[in-house]
Amino acid sequence: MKKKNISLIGVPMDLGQMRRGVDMGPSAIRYAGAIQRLEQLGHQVEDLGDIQIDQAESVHMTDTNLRNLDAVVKGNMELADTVKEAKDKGHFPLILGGDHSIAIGSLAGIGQKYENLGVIWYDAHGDLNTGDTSPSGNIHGMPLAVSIGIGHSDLVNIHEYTPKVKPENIVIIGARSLDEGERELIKEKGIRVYTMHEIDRMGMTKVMEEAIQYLKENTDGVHLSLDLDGLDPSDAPGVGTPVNGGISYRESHLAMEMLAESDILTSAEFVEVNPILDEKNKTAAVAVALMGSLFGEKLL
Ligand code: 6HN
Ligand code: MN
Ligand code: MN
Ligand code: MN
Repeated sequence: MKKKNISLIGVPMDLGQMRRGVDMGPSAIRYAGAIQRLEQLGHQVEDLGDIQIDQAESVHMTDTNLRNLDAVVKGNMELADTVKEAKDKGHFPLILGGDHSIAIGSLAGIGQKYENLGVIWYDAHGDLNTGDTSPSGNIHGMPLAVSIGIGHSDLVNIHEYTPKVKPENIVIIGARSLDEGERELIKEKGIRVYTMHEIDRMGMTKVMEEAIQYLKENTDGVHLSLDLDGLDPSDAPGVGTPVNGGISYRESHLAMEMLAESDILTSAEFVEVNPILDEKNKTAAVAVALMGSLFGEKLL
């Protein structure tokens, strides 16, 4: 794969959900050796540090069923600016979460650089809720809906354009926990989803071949949004919303290697690593190992 100029951006966001500790995700991933791993592969890494996020104690629920709305909007606006600046320099933004609400800012920053941005949403969940459909009021369950232009206007209009992504340019991989409103939205918008059923049935090789070919033909850039809970909790226990029956460590490596071979990615994020819920930083180490494969590591 081509050597890249990577801009690393940490986002210690824990306001999109209720479990404490996910704000330490960026530190845990850096500590697990992310930068060294990427540099060893010959890439240039510029660490931009962390986006500033308000403390969880100082924010609260509004009457919109969107917990910590204003603080989530604020953090994501800053993230969008930083991501956009990295893209303007021609760099590859690599964003470390933080809960998945940060995809709102990532995609707001990236989306304006592409006519037809593609997104791979690697996740146990669809993250397609709105304040109206969400069972939890947690914004980390809403970023994909927001990015296709559905949801609270303060979230949808970050950087003053919408949608950030067209629904037909999205591929969800690993889904196994979808709420009713999310299922309806998937059908209504015709979003491509490879649930665990398809992964079992077709195998990860075929799933990734199809996904990569589809995105290659229909998009002009691809963002990978990898929620560690897409993996099975036995491989990635340090996440706030684990769901059994997930993608294995090996299947995930294969998926990353196939993405590296295709060289279609133009940005990526790794989210939902929560070191407090983890077993000796195992999940952060998995994230770094997957990054290795994603950025071109080979066994021979
Ligand atoms: N994530 N669908 C559930 C909700 O509360 O909306 C879970 C969302 C999980 C979000 O893991 O990024
Ligand atoms: Mn915090
Ligand atoms: Mn998610
Ligand atoms: Mn998830």
